[in-house]
Amino acid sequence: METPPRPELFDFHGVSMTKYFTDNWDNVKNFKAKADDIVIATYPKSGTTWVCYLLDRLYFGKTHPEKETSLPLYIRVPFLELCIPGHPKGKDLADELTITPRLIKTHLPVQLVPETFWEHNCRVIYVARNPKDVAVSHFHFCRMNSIHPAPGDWDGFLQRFMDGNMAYGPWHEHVDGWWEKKQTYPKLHYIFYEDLTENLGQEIDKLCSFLDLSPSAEEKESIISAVKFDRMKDNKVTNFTNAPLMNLKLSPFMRNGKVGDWKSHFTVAQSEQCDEHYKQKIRNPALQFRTEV
Ligand code: PPS
Repeated sequence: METPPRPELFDFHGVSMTKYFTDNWDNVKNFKAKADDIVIATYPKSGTTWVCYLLDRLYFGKTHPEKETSLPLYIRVPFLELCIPGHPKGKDLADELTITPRLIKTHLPVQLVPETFWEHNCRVIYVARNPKDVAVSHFHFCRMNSIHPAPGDWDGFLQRFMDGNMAYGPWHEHVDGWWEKKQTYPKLHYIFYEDLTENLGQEIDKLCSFLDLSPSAEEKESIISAVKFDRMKDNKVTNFTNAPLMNLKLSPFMRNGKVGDWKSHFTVAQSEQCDEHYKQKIRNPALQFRTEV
């Protein structure tokens, strides 16, 4: 399969996007949700795969164990707006799901999410991660994944990240927009990557309470073990082995999985500039990010 060219960024309804996330827009916009669909929404590189797998284990760990060895997570939890030539479209994969609930991943900013999910009052889980680790993770992801523009060098990439010259626009607008939505939409559960790292068991309890699930202590332990970074890195269901357009030799998808890896990339000046930038940009003071745990 030929690798499609690196895409250009362009303005899409006020958000910087690329064609691989917008080419199927009419169909995405007209997607038909079901009331029990669960949406996992994130800015890229914020812990999407982690939470998708956690949900997959919570819902289907007992009933579909055979799938564990076969179907990759990116098929089981379709990426709604993804549209790459020669590959199944995320929207079609979502339509084809026969499981209940359907787990659906998106990176869309809140204002672009198809209305159907709100109309059906679907549960939504938003995962947010501190901007410094997101920037580093995204930098390495763009090196190895040609559905994003080429990252260039780290300094230039960080500047573009802070300027919001990335697919899905500025990080701060994304996390802010979803935070604001949470204030009026009770079926939105907002999670922080740093909290997952610090106390996964407690975060699973909160998630289960939001989802009205009550796994046994044994199930919970088995899920905690299955979603550990090292286990997911070794698991071909979750590590994106054979995923289209990713060159895992350049950088693995399951790369580092830590809070604070930004320290190995940022200079002191970059760190201070970044802190100051987001102090100014984040609208809601209640929305706070930890860059270490
Ligand atoms: S994507 O491509 O936007 O869907 O990427 P996403 O899954 O949101 O984020 C990838 C980063 O999440 C890390 N990750 C984990 N961290 C801790 N524990 C577990 N189990 C886990 N699974 C994925 C992954 O390593 C990426 O972060 P970095 O910092 O690059 O390692």
